Amino acid sequence: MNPEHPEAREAPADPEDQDREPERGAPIGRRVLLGTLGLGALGVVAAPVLQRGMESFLGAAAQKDPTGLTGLLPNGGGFRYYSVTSSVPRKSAKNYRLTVDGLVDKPASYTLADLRALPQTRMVKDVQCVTGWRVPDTPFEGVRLSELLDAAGVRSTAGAIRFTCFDGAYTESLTLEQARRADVLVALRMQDKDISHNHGGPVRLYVAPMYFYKSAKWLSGIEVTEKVEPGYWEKRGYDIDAWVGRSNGRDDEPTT
Ligand SMILES: Nc1nc2c(c(=O)[nH]1)N[C@H]1C(S)=C(S)[C@@H](COP(=O)(O)O)O[C@H]1N2
Ligand SMILES: [Mo]
Repeated sequence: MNPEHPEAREAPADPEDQDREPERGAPIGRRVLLGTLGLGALGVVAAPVLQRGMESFLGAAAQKDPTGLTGLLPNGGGFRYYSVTSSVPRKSAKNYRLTVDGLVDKPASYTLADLRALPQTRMVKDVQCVTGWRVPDTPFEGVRLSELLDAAGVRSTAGAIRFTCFDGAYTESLTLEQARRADVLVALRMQDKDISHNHGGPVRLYVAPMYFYKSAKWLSGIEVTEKVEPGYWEKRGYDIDAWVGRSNGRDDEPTT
């Protein structure tokens, strides 16, 4: 651990404290031991189930496990499931809405069908979490955020975006310049499948060049603001400009 890294300076995790990524602060030895024991049991229970069932099982288990031990279990892709809330409502094509408002001339509300009807961009890059795990070559696909911003008519006083989520708690931010990059997507698909509930479906943000905390799950709002308002983790010490390899005191290989 890099002592310059904000996470490294934090006190050990209080199991009651939901305000941290699941694996942060727990003593390594204990986590690995319990994770391994859990894996043995899981192998017996979960071996016959399909990948989809496995994912929902792990997602459900992770949500009931404030210690984050389930984050260490393999899930067929190397991802860990994160949520800062203990439960998240499910949204489908019937009730999902994405609003674009704030400093725009034409506020909008998109259904999933609306988003699917717009031009889609697919890209394949590594995913890097600020806590260290990395997943290589992960396809994401969706609508460029710049396309939605252009459609909304961003006013000249605008300088940033505030993203909100239908978990009711998580937020993220980007400068307008960052938001207009071609590798920032309002993603509808991940790993060439519709984004699952646990991965933030039906719609999540995907910010390819930045640490994965920027990629807000369960995206419900894009608010154009004057200045950057730090997001959920940014208020708790993560860097606002979250370039992989050039922030948070880390030197990971860039993802773009
Ligand atoms: N709404 C919401 N989005 C979120 C988070 C979260 O807790 N809630 N965690 C972030 C972090 S720290 C990471 S590493 C990724 C994890 O994505 P995954 O659960 O699909 O692996 O989601 C990011 N987006
Ligand atoms: Mo993360």
